Amino acid sequence: MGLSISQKIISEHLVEGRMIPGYEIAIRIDQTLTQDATGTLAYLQFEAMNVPRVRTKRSVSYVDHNTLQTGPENADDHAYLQSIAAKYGIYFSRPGNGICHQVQLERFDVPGDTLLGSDSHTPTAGGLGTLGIGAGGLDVAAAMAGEPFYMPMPKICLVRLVGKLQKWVSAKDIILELLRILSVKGGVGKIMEYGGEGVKSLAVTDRATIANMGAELGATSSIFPSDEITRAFMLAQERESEWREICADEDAQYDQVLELNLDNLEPMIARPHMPDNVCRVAEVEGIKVDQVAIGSCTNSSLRDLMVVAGMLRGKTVHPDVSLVVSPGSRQVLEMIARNGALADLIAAGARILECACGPCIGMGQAPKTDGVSVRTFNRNFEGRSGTKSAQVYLASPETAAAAAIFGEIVDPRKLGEPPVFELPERFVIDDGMIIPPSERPETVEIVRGPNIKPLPEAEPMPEVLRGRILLKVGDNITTDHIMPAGSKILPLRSNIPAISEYVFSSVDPNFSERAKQYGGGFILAGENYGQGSSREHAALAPMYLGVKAVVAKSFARIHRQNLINFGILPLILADPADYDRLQQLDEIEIYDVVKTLRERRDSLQIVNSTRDLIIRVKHDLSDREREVILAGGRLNYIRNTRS
Ligand code: MIC
Ligand code: SF4
Repeated sequence: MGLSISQKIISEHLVEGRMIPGYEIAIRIDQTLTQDATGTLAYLQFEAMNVPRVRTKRSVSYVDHNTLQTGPENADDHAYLQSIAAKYGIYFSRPGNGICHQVQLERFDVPGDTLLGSDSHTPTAGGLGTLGIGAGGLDVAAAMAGEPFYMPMPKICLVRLVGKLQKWVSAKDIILELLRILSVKGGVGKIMEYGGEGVKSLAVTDRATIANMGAELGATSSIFPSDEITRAFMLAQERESEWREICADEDAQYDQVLELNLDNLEPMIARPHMPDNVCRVAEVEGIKVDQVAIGSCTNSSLRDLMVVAGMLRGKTVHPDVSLVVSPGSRQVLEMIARNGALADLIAAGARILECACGPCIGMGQAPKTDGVSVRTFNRNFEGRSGTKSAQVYLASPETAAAAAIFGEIVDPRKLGEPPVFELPERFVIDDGMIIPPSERPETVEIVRGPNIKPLPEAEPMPEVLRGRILLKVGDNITTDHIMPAGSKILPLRSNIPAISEYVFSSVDPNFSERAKQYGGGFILAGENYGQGSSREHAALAPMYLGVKAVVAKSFARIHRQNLINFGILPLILADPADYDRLQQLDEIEIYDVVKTLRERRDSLQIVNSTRDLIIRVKHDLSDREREVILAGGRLNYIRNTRS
């Protein structure tokens, strides 16, 4: 039987398990990436593993999230990250060098490699045929220490692209259409693998846009073939020697096949407040726009900015619109500076930001009260922009630039001929802002600013879990709900006691106080709990507040793993209807937890003494995960198994 691209890469890296969907496998990790907002914790955990040097082929530490330095915290963290990188054999991409996923694509991804990143958009690498997977910092730290990465073998879903994109329609519209069809849960447990004729008309950065937002489908990863287009991109990046062809076999078998006809695709847009709330741009035309933001790891490549600059050339941004542009990398910024496109953007009135995540994660440029913001980003969760009442739409660079010109949402197809962009034969290559690791690591002192607090430690699992349901929430709760980001909270990422004050603050400002008052307890949730980012703070900070278990209808992959990594039991309601029988502040007990896990049984009972009810819950922990939970998290587990 033939193999898909994903199966080929997984089988080349398989360390344990069989490639049967749903069964746990372990794969060897070639490359890792971290970014500053998750990296400090990842490296604190790496340090705790006592490994003298990373054991991966290549590991890179990026600074791109916490670049707004309103106090010393972020700069302290950057200094820590730089010293850790030098000492432990990690490349360090300095602040200003660009967004991790964009730089990784330009300078480091290799077709056929596995890449584990402490950021949920690590699958962006799939644009180049790399199997990129997002994970919590602890899993990435373990990979740097040479441990394999564990996950359930994903199903492989082929998305066959047929036809060709029409004028003014681009890669972002493809992934928005998929989100419309499949929803934010549609990719859970799957790798989205792209094939068909339509792939040939997509450049590597277009493919990366699509792979990037596979994260919004909840997919484990997304991947494109590595073909002549990939080769041309790598040649232009002076990395052709690292190219190899990887295509699916003709007779490859898939668990699911979807077909999308690009000929009929129109410009699409995601309305507030979910990336799957998608409709045709034509349906929302005329909505007044206050802000347009171009950038993020989804749409800030050279191609994207050239198209925007081409559309704005000789025009002025609408007087009611603030246009902000954050280029994806220094390479992109330097190239548009040299070819004149930056001047076109400046002349049109764009506000140029540094090459970083910026507004995407609420690091500045929060829209005005009730403001409408059209963004080329990947997430429009309520409040993520920094303004709770803002209405954030997600669209292609073409649709966003049209909104900047007209001050309202406009179908860009009305604008005549689109600008043409040709891939340059050579990109500007200058890795001067990527610092290689020290050749004399013994001389490097780790710089630990006062913002970096020791990691709280988890306790081994007790036999009885007892406490109150501290919070009842609905479906699709994101990690932005659990552990908000933004310019005020992000600088506290290295300080768990401080950041824990903000757990669920946008949902219920009294949460952390209540958790402390009751000495911890439980969270009750609906479907897809913890979707979105990989931030392990969304598990670690609740753990710090004494959260012992989360009872939900279902969990998102990365967050479920993070809960396990920090010793919080993810429990699934055996009957989803029981969700309605449990209420916030109910007092509950779960008995025989250790016994049940040791006896490898999967069913537990919640005794609800407030309502005199017994409710059945189950867990779906693998044998290894069971041991991790019993040990009180993965760090304890690694320490126990090594000693
Ligand atoms: C995001 O887009 O939400 C982030 C910020 O990049 C996160 C990581 C983080 O919270 O630091 C992600 O996607 O994993
Ligand atoms: Fe940065 Fe936004 Fe991409 Fe997350 S989604 S890595 S915050 S640009």
